[in-house]
Amino acid sequence: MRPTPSRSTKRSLLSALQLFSAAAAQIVNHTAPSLSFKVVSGGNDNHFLRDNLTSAQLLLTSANSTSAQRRLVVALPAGNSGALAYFLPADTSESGTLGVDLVEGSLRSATADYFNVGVQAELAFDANATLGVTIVGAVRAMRDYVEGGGVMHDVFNYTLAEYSETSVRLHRRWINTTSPASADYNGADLYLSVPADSAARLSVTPGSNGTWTPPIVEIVVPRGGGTVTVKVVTNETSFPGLDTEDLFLPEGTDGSQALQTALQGLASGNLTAAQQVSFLTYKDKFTAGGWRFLTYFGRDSLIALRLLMPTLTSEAIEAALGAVIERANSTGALCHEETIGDYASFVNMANGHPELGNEPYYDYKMIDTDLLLLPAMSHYFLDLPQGQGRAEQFLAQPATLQNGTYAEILNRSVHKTVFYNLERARPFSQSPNISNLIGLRPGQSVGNWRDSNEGLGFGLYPFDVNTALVPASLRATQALVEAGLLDFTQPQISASQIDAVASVWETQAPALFEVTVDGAEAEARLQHFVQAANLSGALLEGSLSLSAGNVSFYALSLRADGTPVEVLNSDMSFNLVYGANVSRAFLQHVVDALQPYPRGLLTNIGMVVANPAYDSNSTTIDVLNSAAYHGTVVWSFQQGLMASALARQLGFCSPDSTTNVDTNPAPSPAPSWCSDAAFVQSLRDAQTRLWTSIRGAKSEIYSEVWSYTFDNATNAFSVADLASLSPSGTESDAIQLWSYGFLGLLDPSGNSTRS
Ligand SMILES: *[C@@H]1O[C@H](CO)[C@@H](O)[C@H](O)[C@H]1NC(C)=O
Ligand SMILES: *[C@@H]1O[C@H](CO)[C@@H](O)[C@H](O)[C@H]1NC(C)=O
Ligand SMILES: *[C@@H]1O[C@H](CO)[C@@H](O)[C@H](O)[C@H]1NC(C)=O
Ligand SMILES: *[C@@H]1O[C@H](CO)[C@@H](O)[C@H](O)[C@H]1NC(C)=O
Ligand SMILES: *[C@@H]1O[C@H](CO)[C@@H](O)[C@H](O)[C@H]1NC(C)=O
Ligand SMILES: *[C@@H]1O[C@H](CO)[C@@H](O)[C@H](O)[C@H]1NC(C)=O
Ligand SMILES: *[C@@H]1O[C@H](CO)[C@@H](O)[C@H](O)[C@H]1NC(C)=O
Ligand SMILES: *[C@@H]1O[C@H](CO)[C@@H](O)[C@H](O)[C@H]1NC(C)=O
Ligand SMILES: *[C@@H]1O[C@H](CO)[C@@H](O)[C@H](O)[C@H]1NC(C)=O
Ligand SMILES: *[C@@H]1O[C@H](CO)[C@@H](O)[C@H](O)[C@H]1NC(C)=O
Ligand SMILES: *[C@@H]1O[C@H](CO)[C@@H](O)[C@H](O)[C@H]1NC(C)=O
Ligand SMILES: CC(=O)N[C@H]1CO[C@H](CO)[C@@H](O)[C@@H]1O
Repeated sequence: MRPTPSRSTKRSLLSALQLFSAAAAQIVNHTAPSLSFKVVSGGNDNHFLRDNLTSAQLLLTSANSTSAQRRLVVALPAGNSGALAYFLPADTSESGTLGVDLVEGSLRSATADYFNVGVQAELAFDANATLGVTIVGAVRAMRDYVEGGGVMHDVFNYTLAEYSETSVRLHRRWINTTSPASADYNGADLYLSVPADSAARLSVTPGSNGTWTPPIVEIVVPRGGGTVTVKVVTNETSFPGLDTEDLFLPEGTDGSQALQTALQGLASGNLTAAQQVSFLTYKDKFTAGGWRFLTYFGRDSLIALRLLMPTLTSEAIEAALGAVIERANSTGALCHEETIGDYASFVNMANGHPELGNEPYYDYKMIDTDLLLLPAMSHYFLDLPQGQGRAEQFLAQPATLQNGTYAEILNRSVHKTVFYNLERARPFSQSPNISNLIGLRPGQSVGNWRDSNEGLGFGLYPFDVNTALVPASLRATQALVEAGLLDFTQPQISASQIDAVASVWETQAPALFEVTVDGAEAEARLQHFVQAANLSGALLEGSLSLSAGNVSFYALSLRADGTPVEVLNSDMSFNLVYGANVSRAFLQHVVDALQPYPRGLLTNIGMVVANPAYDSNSTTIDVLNSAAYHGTVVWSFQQGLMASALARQLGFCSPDSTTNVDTNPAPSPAPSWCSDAAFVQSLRDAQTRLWTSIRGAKSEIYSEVWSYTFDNATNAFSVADLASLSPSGTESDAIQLWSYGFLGLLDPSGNSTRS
């Protein structure tokens, strides 16, 4: 039965009518979706849709999952909102099973009462089911539950708004609605309803304790099953996406043969991967990945941009750069993550600022994001054809999220960044010791892409920030100043000053991270590691093992006391992609790291990002194991960066217009190691091994992260999804913006990794 509307509901209906003319303008006709595709990954079927009304990802546990429960996730980038629901078999005995499948072709955009928009789909149930834990509203609240060991906050509770035998509406009223009367349409809803041709029925028993206790919702289907329509809508309007032809340069754009090859299928959207990037990109920001990160992330935007940039239009590149500049804070730091919608209310309240309501919360805690913008701008405006002559117009653009033009905001940031780097870098340039390196911000356990104290092996000074990104940002600033695109009159900073400081960082910082383990000790640690990690000694022998003898590599980070975290890792790619003057000794470490795991980083299913085999502290083996988010696992963007890294450095010796998609002007004179043919060949061999490793998990390369299982009989690794191994349930996104960096790269062997 449907309860009679309460007084407040009537009042809100009235105001809804009054608002009709304003709201109607937001509602457009259904049209053919501009994007519609499916990705199966990590035990889930992910369906994506974008049209004039909405943008949505709908995830459902794959049919062949062995889990008894079925999970539904709907994520709408508009407002970063949606719903999470678990369906449990009504038969709770051991033998109880449940199948829930999306009816082919039923996913479409949807409107609902109160002018809300979103998506709907029909789900076929093969058994009676009960609705389990359900969260309606903020995707961040959904993530807290999934990744936070079941954390829920009652401030996000939904209410049972209406119900009958054939429909139920679970309403999430935003913490901060514009007025009490608008509470019913400022929010999100999950509707379950029974289509006319379905014999399914809903049995709903309201909770006994106000909004606290969830209602019992049973889905009752006859033998043979029945379908139920699920609809998730929100009051947030969709925002305009970048279609593939807005995003990518057209085929036939002037450029190298490599660029011509790379552009095939992108602008037309014929390549599914091109549509996937399009789903993640919008006219006012790039989002990081779906379903967990369908919102702005500075680091993800800028690293993805660096790899994809040669294939992108000016409009797309400037959208991504603009989004970063728009979110700079008033002292010039750059935003890591934006929190919008209902979760912003929650964060503002937690920070003691409830008066801010749902104003976006921008987070500035990372130390790498600040350093990535200028290298991206320098590459665009100075190296790439798309950026030629664009700087003036771009910089004159007025920001929409804050006062000032991009130039004004940027000069603020650049000054700050330069001051930051000069102030913090100057002591190091005078006295290059560890305490003068750049550490995580006080009180923060995170600061770079490895995201957590575990990820950095509990270190304070990350390798990438200190050896690659600080000098890269200084060099980019220097280049932009020399080109007259940035003007430092206040305060006066000259290009030669910046050059002097950058040189010290380039020549001195890497050595502080160097770890050397003598040959016998390294062998002993490797033998211990293969036991501890349940691998096989065979991986250390024969064709699976290239080198022996003393082992040298760069630490993942340094601890506060200056001791290195002795974990072999993939972050050298940052130096090769972003750096100037990379030394031969440094490149030798890259060659050494690109050998088979566990001596190096390469497995037959990709390059792991961390390898604790050589660590004298064997506790690290557990901290960074194959179930850890930043452990012995494969992050696809790191493979892309490493591939780009080798292409760029080898291109400095002999530009290869058939495989180098990116334009990277060679230093003059060319690096001295270029004349050592044997050394160059060793780099080429490392490049070949890397791509062979990448091709081993070709079908995964656009996803975020994956782990492995190891077969002792064949000594081979197979792809394993992280969620099934991770104790905290950390799962991988099926589509991840920076993993599409592969679209800006070509495998030099001529094999294609594209799909
Ligand atoms: C919506 O589409 C219908 C037919 O599909 C058409 O009659 C109607 O005029 C359209 N409305 C708008 C606002 O475009
Ligand atoms: C809706 O999308 C189509 C492309 O699918 C586009 O041609 C059309 O102009 C859009 N309509 C509106 C009202 O935005
Ligand atoms: C389900 O099927 C997919 C693709 O066919 C496969 O990769 C996966 O291992 C299967 N999962 C289970 C649990 O059987
Ligand atoms: C949705 O509701 C919230 C809270 O009242 C409001 O801030 C936001 O502007 C609304 N969105 C739209 C598109 O009206
Ligand atoms: C009933 O709800 C209140 C909050 O409204 C909560 O504190 C209490 O624990 C709930 N009681 C039960 C039995 O769930
Ligand atoms: C679901 O339960 C109803 C009665 O409670 C029963 O008649 C029906 O057969 C059950 N459906 C299935 C698929 O077992
Ligand atoms: C895209 O694919 C279609 C169908 O395969 C083909 O007809 C069309 O020429 C392709 N377009 C481009 C630009 O490659
Ligand atoms: C947002 O909601 C919280 C909790 O109800 C309240 O304390 C705060 O005043 C509201 N903020 C605004 C701007 O309305
Ligand atoms: C901007 O962010 C930086 C880095 O977190 C911080 O030090 C600074 O105080 C912030 N500025 C403002 C005005 O909040
Ligand atoms: C923008 O400028 C106006 C007028 O000077 C001022 O009132 C407002 O607070 C400024 N907004 C921000 C975000 O600084
Ligand atoms: C070894 O590492 C763990 C964490 O990874 C740390 O807690 C422990 O103190 C370290 N032991 C030594 C002897 O450094
Ligand atoms: C209806 C609903 O969402 N109830 C939840 C309210 O919050 C508490 C505490 O997080 C949960 O236990 C309830 O399930």
